[in-house]
Amino acid sequence: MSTPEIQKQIDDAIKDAVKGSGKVNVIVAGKTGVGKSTLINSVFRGELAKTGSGQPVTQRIEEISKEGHPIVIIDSKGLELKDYEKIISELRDEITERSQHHDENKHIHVAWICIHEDGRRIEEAEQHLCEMLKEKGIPVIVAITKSRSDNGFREQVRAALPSAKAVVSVRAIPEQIEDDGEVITLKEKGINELITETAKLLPDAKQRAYANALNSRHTASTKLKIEQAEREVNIAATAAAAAGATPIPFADAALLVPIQVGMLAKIGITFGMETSTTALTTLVTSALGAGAATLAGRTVVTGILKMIPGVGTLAGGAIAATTAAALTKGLGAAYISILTSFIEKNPGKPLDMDLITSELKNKLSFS
Ligand SMILES: Nc1nc2c(ncn2[C@@H]2O[C@H](COP(=O)(O)OP(=O)(O)O)[C@@H](O)[C@H]2O)c(=O)[nH]1
Ligand SMILES: [Mg+2]
Repeated sequence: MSTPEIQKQIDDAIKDAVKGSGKVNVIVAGKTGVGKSTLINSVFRGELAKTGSGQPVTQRIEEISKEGHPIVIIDSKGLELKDYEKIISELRDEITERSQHHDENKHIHVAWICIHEDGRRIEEAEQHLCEMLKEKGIPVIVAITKSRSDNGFREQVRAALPSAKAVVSVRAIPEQIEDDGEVITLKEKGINELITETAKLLPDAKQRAYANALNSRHTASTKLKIEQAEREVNIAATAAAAAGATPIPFADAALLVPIQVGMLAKIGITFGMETSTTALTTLVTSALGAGAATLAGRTVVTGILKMIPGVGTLAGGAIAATTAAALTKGLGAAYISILTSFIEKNPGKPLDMDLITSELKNKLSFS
């Protein structure tokens, strides 16, 4: 393969990884002040719902989205008002219009209905909304917000909104209460459960985008990111094994490059990289060497071979299916461990791609 050919394959692999991740569209509805924006900012990375970032869609609905971020929030305001039916019908129209779109990235995938625990009331508005979403086939999670003590409210919600797939009590920000002069801090709660329950309702094809969007400060986010990244590695290893079914002459190891580049890009996306082609191209090419010319050579292969005990001795021969798979798995595992240790040390922080890239380079012991 010539250098321009390999460069094109690398570019295509990265574009596929970005485009293939798609968008996840979430309806978040509830009365004003129940804590919708706070919840969105806790669950997702990048202060998604910081005031003012929304674009009005209709009078009562706004769309919150951010460049390089795969989550789109459909936020509604005024569910507490007498004419709440107007919001429900605007939401219904929005769901219908989106569901008719040929592009699956427009569809609504899940809805959160937020109910304030303090009020201990389930309104007609919330019941009607839940029914409408059920009719439209949108799975619903009810988040009981600003939760302090449940006192049976969760059961009451379950009974009143039986079509909800899950009811989760959450506290999106810590709170201090005073009791007889003693200050007690109530920590955040329920966010991990909300993250996990939402993941269960999303199709497989959306799991990479969802993992990307999650704020790494929650343990459930880390878990989902690692699980998804491991799936990406297994898929790539299977593809590499297929490529190596006819043993690949060592000099042609570049055949594996697009598979491994795609895998690295997908793992990077899973862990929260901005989903932009340019950012990922920089990551991949600088991690794997100076660019297509180096990738075409033996550098990548020998670098990875060194990580796999016993395989290094194969040098000079051909790469067979098992070696191709092992190389790919080795590279994937190395990258996952670097990213995992970064987010565990820097929970909630954006990925420092320079640092991560240089750690990957070190691990692959390129000279
Ligand atoms: N104590 C406490 N306050 C919260 C919690 N979630 C939100 N808030 C506060 O409730 C107010 C309204 O929250 P906001 O997210 O803007 O509500 P929205 O109108 O539904 O988007 C803000 O002052 C938040 O800081 C929570 O879990 N506990
Ligand atoms: Mg809000």
